[in-house]
Amino acid sequence: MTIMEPRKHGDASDGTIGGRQSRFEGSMKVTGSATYALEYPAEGLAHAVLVQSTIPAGRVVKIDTAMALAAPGVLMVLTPDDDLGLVTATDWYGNRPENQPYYPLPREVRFNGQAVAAVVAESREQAAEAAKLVRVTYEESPSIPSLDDPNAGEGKVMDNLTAGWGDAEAALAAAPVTVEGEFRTPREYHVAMEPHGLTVRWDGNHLTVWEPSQWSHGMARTYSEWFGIPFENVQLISPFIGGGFGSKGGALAYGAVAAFAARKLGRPVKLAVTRTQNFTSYGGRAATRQTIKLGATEDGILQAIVHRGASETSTYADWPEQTGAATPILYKVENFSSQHRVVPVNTVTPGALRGPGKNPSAFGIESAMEELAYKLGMDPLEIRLKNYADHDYQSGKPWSTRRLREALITGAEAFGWSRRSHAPRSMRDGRQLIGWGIGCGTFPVIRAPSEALIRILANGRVEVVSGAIDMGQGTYTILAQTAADIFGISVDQVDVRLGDSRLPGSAIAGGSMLAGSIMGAVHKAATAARDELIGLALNDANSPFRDTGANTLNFADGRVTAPRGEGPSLTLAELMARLKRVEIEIRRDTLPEGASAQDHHQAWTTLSKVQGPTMGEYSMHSWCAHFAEVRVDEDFGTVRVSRMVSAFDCGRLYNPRLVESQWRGGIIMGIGQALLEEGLVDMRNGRTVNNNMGDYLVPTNSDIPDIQVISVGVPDYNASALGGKGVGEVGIVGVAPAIANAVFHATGKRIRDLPITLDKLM
Ligand code: MCN
Ligand code: MOS
Repeated sequence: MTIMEPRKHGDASDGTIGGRQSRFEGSMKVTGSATYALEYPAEGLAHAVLVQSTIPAGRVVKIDTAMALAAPGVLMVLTPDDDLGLVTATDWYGNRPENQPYYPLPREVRFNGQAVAAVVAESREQAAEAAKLVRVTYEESPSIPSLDDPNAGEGKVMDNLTAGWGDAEAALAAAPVTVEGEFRTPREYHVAMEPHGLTVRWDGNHLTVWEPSQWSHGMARTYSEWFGIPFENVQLISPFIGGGFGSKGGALAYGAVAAFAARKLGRPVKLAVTRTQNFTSYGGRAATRQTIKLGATEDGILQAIVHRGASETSTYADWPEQTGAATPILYKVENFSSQHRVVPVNTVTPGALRGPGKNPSAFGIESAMEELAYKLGMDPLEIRLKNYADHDYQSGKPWSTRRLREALITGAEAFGWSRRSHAPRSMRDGRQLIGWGIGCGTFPVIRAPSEALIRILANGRVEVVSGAIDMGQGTYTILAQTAADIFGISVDQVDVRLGDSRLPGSAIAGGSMLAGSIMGAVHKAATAARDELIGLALNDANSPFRDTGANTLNFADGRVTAPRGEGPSLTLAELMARLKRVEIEIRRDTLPEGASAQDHHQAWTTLSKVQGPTMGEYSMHSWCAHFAEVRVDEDFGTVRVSRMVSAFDCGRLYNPRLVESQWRGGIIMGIGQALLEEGLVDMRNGRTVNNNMGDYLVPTNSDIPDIQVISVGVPDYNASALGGKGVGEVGIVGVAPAIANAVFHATGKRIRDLPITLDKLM
């Protein structure tokens, strides 16, 4: 599959690892030639529409479907009265309860907006109309709409998120200078451009699912387990995704409903989750609260950090948004204590949203550090450099690479930090108060095995094949560059096929782990395929290279040659023809030698083989330092971000153009988080009030200033085979505190509660 006519930038090095090739699928997406999950034509398609609960907690006692069933075109109504006969699937980590039934339309209502019924009809309009006619009678029970409810309580301590060393309380009590603050972040949503939904079709006992996915194999496994069919019988297809940001990693209840309906009706079914239903069909970022106490010497040396945090979760599952995720590793501190609680409320279980944990955590610690700097009369840059962590105090391990100091210094220089005047409200431009602030960010290097297949074809083209996902990060492009690099060909000679659970297994496009993982597998497979070709070329009776006496071959500029340049110079196609080969196919994975078939299946369909940042000799993370300039209107309190400079250490960059775009994307989301984003809950009924893109505000072009991004990283070969660290998430981390700190500098008002809206500044 060729995904598009490659664009030329006039630079041959664009097509090598490290080149600035544009995204291959980008133009397909913006011109409408990329097919999304809801656009697959299927013969005899029926349409499903969800009915969601209108109460926050209780039970469905009666559900009257008569009117809906009598409506034109209606084929079926599914309710909690129907036994769908499904079985609970494996969790993320590979654990599965035995024979536990699974109810995607449960009778118990645990949050407002939970799916309680579905209507299937000949057309989407008919299904949507009939869905309004489903009459649900509830027995309502008391509910906790949000963390702000006085009855929400303290929640429960997550023992695995409790950390400490030294004697933090004693050191805090003894510290000459202390600051303390409570920091809050609201419920936030992914609002990916492409809403959720799927098209499903059964062919006998085989299920095809067209669904946007960050993890083709993991989601296929879930479908196979729900329906009790072999993994091989499911094909999940997801070549193009309009953004996921963490929301498309797992199969969701509505997917089970659609697949059940399709089987029962013997027809393909399409279920489009409406934008509003997207707000409750899966969880966004949980609201958080955290208290941070810092103790320091008079000259600004940190003595103690005491951190206590909490995040909301649902009443039926624990999903911690770890407020203490960045706190222990940003600074050098000998006495540390952190604890995180989850507080059940009546919401859909929250989920991962770009930079989970690290993001609200950085808001706390990076705001608190500037508060400390101001209390001491110190420059916020200086206090950060002064407390620089020379190793990871939490794990005790050395950093693999940590160029955060370089990020701070280079970023400060590019921003012009030295021209800042320290006092709040000391910089202005007419009626606009100007403020500058810093926020550091971090995200762990997470590693996982992957698998890839390389084919060299008779026509000289090279195919890269993997079940990996490209939801916009650039997977297609960096893999084409890798193969082009190894075979010395141009990227337009490479075809990349991704996004299908029938293809070789891959790490999830999550946790910023995919690029490092799949690049390793593709590099390994492509190198092996090239070695095989070299072997044939040197030994095959038909080969013109046989008598050159060479023991290897060069691949460059689209030609294969012997090292000293004597003998033939052939294109891949010419060489394949001379060798009389139609195809060379090599499959490789990055699991340890001798891994079993079971290991392979587990590796691609669960997260059980994923390695955290300190599994090994080193502590491995990406790092960044953001410098923000804001302009606050003195009369109206409106905040504009007028300039951002951010410097990053993400190791080696496989494609700097795409990396810069990833960083900017993260920073833009961070600006939204700082100034706009907030899921508002109606405290009477637990409903998300602003459940649409008109009212849930995300930044538009006019909210976004010039963003300068700088790389200060060096290759880190502990982090990944090719030296890169994670890129996709670190950019959002630390942006909100940089802006909050800038707002303080501009106005003298410390806002500890996101988003920073004008009412909080007046
Ligand atoms: N890259 C690189 N060099 C590196 C690392 C990465 O050139 N050393 C570039 C590549 O273009 C690669 C991209 O950065 O495709 C992201 O790589 P990586 O950091 O490994 O992240 P993943 O591929 O695992 O992608 C997931 C990550 C996450 S977890 C979220 S959330 C997120 C993000 O990517 N969601 C996104 N970026 C997104 N970008 C878009 N357009 N849409 C989303 O939904
Ligand atoms: Mo990213 S939130 O890990 O998909």
